[in-house]
Amino acid sequence: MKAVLKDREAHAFADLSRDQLLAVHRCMLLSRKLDDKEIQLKGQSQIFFQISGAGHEAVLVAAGVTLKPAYDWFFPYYRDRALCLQIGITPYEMLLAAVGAKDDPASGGRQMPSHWGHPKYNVVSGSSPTGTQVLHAVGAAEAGVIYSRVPQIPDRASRYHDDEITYVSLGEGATSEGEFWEALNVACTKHLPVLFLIEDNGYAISVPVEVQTPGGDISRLVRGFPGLHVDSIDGTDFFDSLRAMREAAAYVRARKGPALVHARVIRPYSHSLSDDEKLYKPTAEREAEARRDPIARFSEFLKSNGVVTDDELAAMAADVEREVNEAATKALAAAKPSKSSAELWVYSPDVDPTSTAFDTPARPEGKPDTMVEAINRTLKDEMARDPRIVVFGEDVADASKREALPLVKGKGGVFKLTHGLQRLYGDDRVFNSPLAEASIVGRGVGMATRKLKPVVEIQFFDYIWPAMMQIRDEMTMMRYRSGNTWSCPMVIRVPIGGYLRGGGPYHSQSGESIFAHCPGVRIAYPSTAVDAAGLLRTAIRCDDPVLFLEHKHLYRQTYNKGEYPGKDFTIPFGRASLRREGDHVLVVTWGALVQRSLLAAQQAEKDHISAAVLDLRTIVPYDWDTIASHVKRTNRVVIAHEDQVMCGFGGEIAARIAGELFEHLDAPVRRVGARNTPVAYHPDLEEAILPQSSDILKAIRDTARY
Ligand SMILES: Cc1ncc(C[n+]2csc(CCOP(=O)(O)OP(=O)(O)O)c2C)c(N)n1
Repeated sequence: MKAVLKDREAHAFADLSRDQLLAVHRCMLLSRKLDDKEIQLKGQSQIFFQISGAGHEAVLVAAGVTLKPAYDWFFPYYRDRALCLQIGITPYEMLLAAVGAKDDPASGGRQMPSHWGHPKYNVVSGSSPTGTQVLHAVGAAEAGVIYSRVPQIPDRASRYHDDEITYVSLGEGATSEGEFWEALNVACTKHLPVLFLIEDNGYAISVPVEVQTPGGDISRLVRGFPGLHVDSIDGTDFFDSLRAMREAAAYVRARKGPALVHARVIRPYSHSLSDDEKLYKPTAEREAEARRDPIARFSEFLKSNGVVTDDELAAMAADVEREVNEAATKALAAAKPSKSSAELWVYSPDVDPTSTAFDTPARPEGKPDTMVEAINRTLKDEMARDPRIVVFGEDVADASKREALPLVKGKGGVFKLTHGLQRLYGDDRVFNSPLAEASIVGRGVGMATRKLKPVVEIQFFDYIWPAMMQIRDEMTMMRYRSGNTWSCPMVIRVPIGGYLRGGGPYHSQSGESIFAHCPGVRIAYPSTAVDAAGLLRTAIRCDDPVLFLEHKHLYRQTYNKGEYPGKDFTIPFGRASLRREGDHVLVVTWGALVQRSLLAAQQAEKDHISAAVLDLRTIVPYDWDTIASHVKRTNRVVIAHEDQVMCGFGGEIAARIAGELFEHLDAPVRRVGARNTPVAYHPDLEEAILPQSSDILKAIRDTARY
């Protein structure tokens, strides 16, 4: 062991025992052999996808031995096989994912292999978009901080550790995603305990790092972030990696701020099995990479320092091979998910927001108030009831500067929906976010995976689009893709819609049908103050992500005011409200078109046409049974919504009526909605574009007279 001591002097952190050194080597080897096995199985069509962690093993084992499973939080990249092995995920479990087995702990056969997830070790389910996970990690780190600061949360002691770390990794290519910069922004602004590992293998599929990053060196770019510990290392050198990970982890555990380790690694196996790197990487470059292979380097170190002999290494390799083969045989024989389970886990199996449990009586309190008041009071009451609720978004706080708070009335949202919440519940639970919508939703996802209840605001529906990736690929899919082991129930409140006389193309948008196309999210769209209170409470108390659409034009109308229905008033989702009785024509509608439909129905009465008006109240789920029962009665139906007719949600309802109720129809289903243009600024243009009462009246008349 003398030689080991000699090299230990060269490696300041080589304080590992022989057994530990061998364990490091074994873990790297196991990772590589698992990749090799999967590649073989893919060649035999026994698995359906493979992406390897080859070349990244040294820095990942170093991360694994530094971090604490089931204590720290993990958001690993798809290259992180060696880290996941090191923290406890077994080869068998990994191969269960590869074969898509029913009992694969990462996803139950729903997500590709190497998209890690394991509740036992705090490894949160990973998706495929490069970069989204970075915001989840920030949210998860924030959750730990919130648990530490909000003593009212009853079970908080079991939910965080004072010195916990949230680990997140990504490739150098993924650092080009805006979400990476949004995440760094928040992590540094809030001094969050996040450890970013950038695994820089020089290529994002075929795109070299110098095309990706100015100067080809991401750590150089991020050194200016205040409070960020930055280290740049050779990630194929285990000892350099261990030193860097230990220093970074110590910095984060000591709550000095976030840390970023930039590790240069290699990628010897092409991007994935669908890629052939020989197409863009010259032979000399590939040979130079091979000389830096972390496993070869480490075994060379072990041998040259007399830690192991060639025979011992060969025996270890054989043992690893045996372990991998046994795990593969077992995984190949494992039960596959049944076809009948395909629809499981889109929504929570535990809480059904359509159930009668959410059908509670209103206990009206005081004089009628606007929808703004109703929502504000509901938020206040729910936050008092559940200390896990956190509210954040752009301008939602009363005043971010604490010293200003006693001196001012407070902002509380551009529409005042969150006014007074910060004053009541403090700035750990109510705070402004940077102007970055993906960050708002992505952080919410991370917090919700740790069982906080984010109720976030996107300031205008027109600006929800930067968050679309987080909504569509993360928030709505987390439960499904993880086989119900992870979920992110949260509420996104969004002011929506037009009729503002001057709102223009970017303050008037509708588009609920776009989100209705995303399985996993519920969509509420109230038209009255009382419904807003009841539906928002259901949204908050249910176990699914909810998009809560608040029509700006309805916020302060008099016709939809109502008495606050009390602290426990909930309305089940999927239950429409008949706003007006009628026998000849049914108008199915929601949002701002409810009032316009009522006015149209009143006018139609003059022509002796009796039109019923049904307010859906929720779009997902929508109340098909009630629609059907009225269509069977009136045999004539108009669907009226503010969104464009083209691909509007009315198209879905019309198709279903045509498909399932054809025999009951005495007239074609008519749709009323906006023209297929953006909403223009001049009020005359706006009026021409958005559907008016007169349009609905015409549709009612045409349908009645058909
Ligand atoms: C948002 C998004 N865009 C594109 C892709 C397709 N894609 C998958 S991996 C990848 C390259 C990622 O490169 P890098 O982050 O450097 O990681 P590496 O694969 O090199 O480890 C691309 C473009 C994706 N998964 N997600």
